[in-house]
Amino acid sequence: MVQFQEVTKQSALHPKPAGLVLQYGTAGFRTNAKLLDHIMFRMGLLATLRSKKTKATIGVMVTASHNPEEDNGVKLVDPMGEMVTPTWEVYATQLANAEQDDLLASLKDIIEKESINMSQEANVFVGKDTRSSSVSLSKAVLDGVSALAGHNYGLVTTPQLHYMVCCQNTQGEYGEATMKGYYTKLSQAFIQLTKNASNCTDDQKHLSVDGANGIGALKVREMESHLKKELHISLFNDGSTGKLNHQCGADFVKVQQKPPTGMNSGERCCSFDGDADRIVYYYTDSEGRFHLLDGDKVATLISTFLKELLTQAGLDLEMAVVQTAYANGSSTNYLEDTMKVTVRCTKTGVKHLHHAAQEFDIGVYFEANGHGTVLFSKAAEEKIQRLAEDSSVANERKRAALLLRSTIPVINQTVGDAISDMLLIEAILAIKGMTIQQWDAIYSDLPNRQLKVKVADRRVIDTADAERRAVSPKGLQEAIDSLVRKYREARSFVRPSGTEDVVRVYAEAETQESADSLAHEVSLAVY
Ligand code: 16G
Ligand code: ZN
Repeated sequence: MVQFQEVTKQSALHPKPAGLVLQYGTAGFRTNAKLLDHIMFRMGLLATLRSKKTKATIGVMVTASHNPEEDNGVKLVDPMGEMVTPTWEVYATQLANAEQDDLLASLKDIIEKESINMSQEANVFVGKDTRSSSVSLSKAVLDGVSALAGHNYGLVTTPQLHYMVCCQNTQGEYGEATMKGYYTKLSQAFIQLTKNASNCTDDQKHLSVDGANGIGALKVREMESHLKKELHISLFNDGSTGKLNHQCGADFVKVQQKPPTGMNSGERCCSFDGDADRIVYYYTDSEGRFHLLDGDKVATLISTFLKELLTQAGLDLEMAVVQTAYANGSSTNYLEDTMKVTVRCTKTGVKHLHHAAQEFDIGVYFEANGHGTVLFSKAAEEKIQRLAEDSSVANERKRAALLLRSTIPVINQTVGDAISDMLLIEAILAIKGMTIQQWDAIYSDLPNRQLKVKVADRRVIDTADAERRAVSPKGLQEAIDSLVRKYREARSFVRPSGTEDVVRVYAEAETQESADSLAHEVSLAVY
């Protein structure tokens, strides 16, 4: 077939280094940019097949998120803007690792297994972050998509690409599949929502944003012009001088527990990561103490806001917060015991949280690292809409229903989105008239420590119960249990990383000293 001749011809321009083996992991392929050209080309091919199979638009995002500038990566986006389905992750790994001469056979194998009609049209949206390597790597993706009608969005945040794919596949029902459509939808909803914050002063409308020297910085600037001064943003690390993710960005702030370099963190601040799908907030108090408000605090703020509105509106909708084992124990306790909210725990990785959140009328999901969003079921959206339109309901109920209705379009429901999360958080703080200090005081984090341990083969560690228990090697969990028993309010777990060749250790306890020493002892037990 002509198509296959073209594949052979093009793939010669994107040769695979013999013997190189890479795995489609938690966040797609991610490694040094120099090793990725053939991967990009092949993901262009695979996205095209996925598009033919689903008869829908598929997304390919070229980014390595919070990794250093030298790295890059790629992930596929499924029709509703979600992460690609697990069977296709397996195909991605298979196709990526086929030696040059076996590429066609590997491709044909996927076509056969999935009974793909090759005459079906395909449509692929490609996006990239600001890394210098993203230019040629996204071209390699497009070579893979080749003769088929791909749509190159150029520079976008990861969540913007997810959003475009979803808009395209819902025939505009979710919004318009353009950058302008994205900015207009979110900003109008934000302006509508903040009309309910009558006492908000100009001072309270001020936020310092750390753009991680990446794509988020460019895009927050574009968004700002749509916000009609309802939010005043001071942008730091905008990419004009600094290096991507270097001494800045959400991951740096979360891991180092300190503000990015060159940023005055006396006021309300937030940091995005390198592809703007994560956000964390922070401030430094008058005594110079740094306070981090991570994904757990964000989930608490958002779910408290939504729960209050649901109660006021008298709407019987089941809301849950989805977390991972990394969620601070205090947040889980607060949500379950004080807020009486259902809490679910899943394995690390956005796709797991997203999936679990879909099981509820309203699913709020956040990883502690700041990746998360809120999902509303169709039925929930319809109920809210009906109540908001019902002229017979009393004032307080009506107000709550209207607020809920205006909240929905601020949110990017396809995936965690730093810009959308920022607007939602800012709107909630404004409506509640809450300072960042008051938000921080909702509960106090238990002191915690994370460590990495290098081992010969991290895959010998197998976990269960959403990664909270080690089932192998034998005896490891018992060892952890007996260490944990030595400390008050303690908890610890280990899991093999999905993105680095290390085992991660997490420990929390009543004091920082206890958390540190527990983490240390557990890491010794891992060897
Ligand atoms: C990836 C995941 C993130 C997860 C992290 C864990 C996505 C989009 N990103 O960055 O959610 O927290 O991996 O890394 O799913 P680890 O397995 O190395 O701890
Ligand atoms: Zn990211």
